[in-house]
Amino acid sequence: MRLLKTKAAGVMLAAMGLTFTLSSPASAWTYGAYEGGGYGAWQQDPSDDVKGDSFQACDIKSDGYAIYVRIDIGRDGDFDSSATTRGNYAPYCTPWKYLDLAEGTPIRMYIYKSDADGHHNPVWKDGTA
Ligand SMILES: [Ca+2]
Ligand SMILES: [Ca+2]
Repeated sequence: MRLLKTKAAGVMLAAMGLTFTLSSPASAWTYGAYEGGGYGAWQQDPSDDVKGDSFQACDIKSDGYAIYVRIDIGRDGDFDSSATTRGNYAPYCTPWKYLDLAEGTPIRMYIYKSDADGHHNPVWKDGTA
């Protein structure tokens, strides 16, 4: 009986989560680079002219660092796509880069501070397609 109750509660929570997802217009987020200066943005669902499963890199500070964003589709350690603000004066966002992913695909976004020496101080955030 106890097991049955637990299972029922779980199903109810799942149903509530589904309702929330459906009533939410678009799931989008940004994640700041190490010590600021820019961020990566993830657009899970279509919004206006931005397709779902898109990302971009934004540099918001003239601090000698560009913002470099890499996406690991499937979180398997292999990087699949990237965008960089390098060569552009802040504030600058790259065009949205579109990934055609199956719904629910896990992704991990890495955001780096980038200069002539390479890419530094990665931070990351997990998302879903
Ligand atoms: Ca910068
Ligand atoms: Ca991957």
